Amino acid sequence: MREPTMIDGNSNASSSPLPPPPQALLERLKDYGQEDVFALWEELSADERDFLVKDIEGLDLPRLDRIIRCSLRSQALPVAAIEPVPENSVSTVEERSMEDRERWWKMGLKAISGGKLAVLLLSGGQGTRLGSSDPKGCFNIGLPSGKSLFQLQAERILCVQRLAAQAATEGSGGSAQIHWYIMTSPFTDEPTRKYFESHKYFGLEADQVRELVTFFQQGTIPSVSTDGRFIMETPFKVSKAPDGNGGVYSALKSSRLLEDMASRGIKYVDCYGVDNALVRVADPTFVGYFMDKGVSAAAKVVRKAYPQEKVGVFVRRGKGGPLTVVEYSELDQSLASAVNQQTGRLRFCWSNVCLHMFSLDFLNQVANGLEKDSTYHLAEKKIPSIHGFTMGYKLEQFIFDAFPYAPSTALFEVLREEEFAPVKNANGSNFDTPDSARLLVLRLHTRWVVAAGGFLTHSVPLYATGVEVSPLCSYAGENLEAICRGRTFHAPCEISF
Ligand code: UD2
Repeated sequence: MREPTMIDGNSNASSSPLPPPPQALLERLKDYGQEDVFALWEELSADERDFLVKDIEGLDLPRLDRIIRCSLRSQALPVAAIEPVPENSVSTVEERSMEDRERWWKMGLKAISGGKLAVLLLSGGQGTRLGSSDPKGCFNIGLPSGKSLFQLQAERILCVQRLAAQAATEGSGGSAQIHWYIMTSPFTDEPTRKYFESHKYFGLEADQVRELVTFFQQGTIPSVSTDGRFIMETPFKVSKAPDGNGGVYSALKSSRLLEDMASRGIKYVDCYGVDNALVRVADPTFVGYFMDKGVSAAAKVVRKAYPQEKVGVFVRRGKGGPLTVVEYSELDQSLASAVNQQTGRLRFCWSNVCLHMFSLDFLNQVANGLEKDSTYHLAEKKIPSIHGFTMGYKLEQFIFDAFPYAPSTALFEVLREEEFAPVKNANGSNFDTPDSARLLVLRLHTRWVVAAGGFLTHSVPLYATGVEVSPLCSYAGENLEAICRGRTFHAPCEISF
């Protein structure tokens, strides 16, 4: 819907008096205490009035009223109801044998070669903290290759497809195609599609692309004042924001992509956040672990680095209750800092890093159970409005809100230096910046090169450059001997085929 341009001066340019707001719509708005959206009606031009009426008619007022009421009165989980995750629901790195890893890796590659895995990218967030107006996936963290997060992720998918196809030719054979579903929001959709088109989908053959990549949009929801009234962004437009990465479930349902996945024979969905430079997209080991455990939902976790780290933590809701995540913005500080006297570690130490795996059956269960859940998280923000910046709430659902509905959940510890390099804040901030992420990538790849018998003429000092390994060459440090053994590498360089 194109916004009308505000007409300067007396925006009501017509001579004859303009009609009042549609009475029935006004009455419905009054039923929900939202009649203020028409407060500036007299000052609007005919086009602006049309735009405003269409904007309001596009809102599901009963559903929004239910969500706003539920969310404004909902309380955080009481501290007493929050228990640490039982240790037996976490597969830790130290207890994992080489045989386990090998077995899971092979199981995962077999499932992938059978076309059973899809990848679901959460990419609707706005990169405000990063200081960029582009979608975060377009961001270049300054690696020698200059590759963006989207390109690194696309090439990791290509690498896994190649590994799965190789494994398959030694076994039963298969297509080893991984379908990539990319969720955008109205803020990121057009620039994301354009970016993929202008980069020819990063090596995914054009004729396959219609087969391999599906973009879809998440929903938006009005931002509200602290007493629950719609905030007006302009005199004729309600302020709206993406409905959180938990909006993925309703977006998959409304875009009928769960049926699309079923029609492709997909059984497992690897779901991740775009802003992690080390994300192991379509990780065969994680797929194999998920299958081996026979669970409906799983998450990779890392040990929390310090109490105030901006990550959610996995907790159990009461004794014997389901696993869920308490987001960093909602975690009581006393719990964040609580220490387990036996282990000397943080009581709540298993951090959510937005790396999830779901069975398609479970995604269908969540998508069909959505009506029940009207409680959204409230993010208190300064929101641009017709009254200038006003304190209000953005309403969001979180992807991990679904975990309590999972019949079974498993947590899979990974090492943060191998799989978690968040890109959240602009360079110069204290943590989770493009510089810190680049350093993590280059340090990991340096270890890979040395382990494969290579030599380097530098160490990786802070904020400098280094030796990068292309994802097309190696997924997790494997198959580098032939390229690296006995060779010396000089920074900056990218090791590729
Ligand atoms: C996320 C996790 C947090 C921790 C942290 C680690 C959630 C809700 N929180 O916090 O627990 O794992 O990352 O880095 O997952 N997104 C959408 N649509 C939206 C909002 C976000 O697709 O409406 C995507 C966004 O593009 C990104 C991911 O979700 O890929 C997480 O983004 P975020 O900035 O909302 O979450 P953050 O970093 O505060």
